[in-house]
Amino acid sequence: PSTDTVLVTGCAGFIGSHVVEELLRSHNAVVGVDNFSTGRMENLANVIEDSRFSIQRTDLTDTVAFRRVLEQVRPSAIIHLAALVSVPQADRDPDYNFRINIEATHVLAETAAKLGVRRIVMASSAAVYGDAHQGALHEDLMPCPLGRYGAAKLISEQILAVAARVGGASASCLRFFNVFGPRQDPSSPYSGVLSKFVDLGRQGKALTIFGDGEQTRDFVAVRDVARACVAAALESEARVEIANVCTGAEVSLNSIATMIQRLVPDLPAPVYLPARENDIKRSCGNPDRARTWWGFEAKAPEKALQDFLVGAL
Ligand code: UD2
Repeated sequence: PSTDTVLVTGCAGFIGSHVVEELLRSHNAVVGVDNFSTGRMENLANVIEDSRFSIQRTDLTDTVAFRRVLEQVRPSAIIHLAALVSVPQADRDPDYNFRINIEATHVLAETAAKLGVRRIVMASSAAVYGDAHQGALHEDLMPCPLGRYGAAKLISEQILAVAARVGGASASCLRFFNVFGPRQDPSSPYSGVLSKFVDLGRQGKALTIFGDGEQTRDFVAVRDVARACVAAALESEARVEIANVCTGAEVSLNSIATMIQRLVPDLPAPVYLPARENDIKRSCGNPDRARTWWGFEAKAPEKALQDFLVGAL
């Protein structure tokens, strides 16, 4: 590649916009790609005036157009975040899930190999583990996704790993746990729980908790996720990697509700509704691998959650 440009797919999304900011903090030229179906220009307000950043409005399911963008930009590294991000929607529309969450990865891997791209970082998900394991999830466990979303992420990991093995770009597949932070859209019924809680808290409405609220998640701040993506993209070692992006700690929904209740004392008590079907009771990742490889350490969740909630409410 002739440039030191990093290309970010899904640049206008919740995580993508933070990744662009983080890349520009480390002085890289960035080309963002987005179809603006769920991404929003407002998310890029902090970077839009930066001359090192430009945007290509392209849909990754238009494989001809997507290939052309890659050929024009000839990036040294790609951070691939564009995806159908709704787990239930992936099961409702398997064809679209296939095109965006699998086929686009294939096009990206093959084109990157032809262009000599050095490195690809892909957003994978804790969803690849499914619900079959006890205790902290580590990368050597047998993946067992429960639906098409997790399956597509697992297949994409394999597509990139094989491409790397046969001479393509080296690849990092980052398994994100429950990401939270500024710009997460609260508007869909399956939006991240933190974005919904903040939205309700700001309106003075009772939080809705599905089940008994004792379910736990490994909540990782979006700024930390962005740092992990950039560290993986810029590292020089050419290995194929799969690594969790998580804190290693579990936080229950009830304890988050308590934090919010303290910050908004007039808020009515939470309303408990029936648990979601197939809801995972406990989810917690083992963070050791990302720490060993990139020195990546996410902020402890209590502190990160408290900081976020104080700013957002
Ligand atoms: C997360 C990811 C998903 C996938 C999955 C893999 C998000 C937004 N989703 O799903 O993409 O990777 O992990 O396991 O990060 N809840 C409430 N009240 C609400 C909303 C949610 O109680 O108003 C509960 C929900 O039932 C669940 C927990 O909060 O127990 C977290 O829900 P979520 O939708 O934020 O994320 P999750 O873990 O289901």
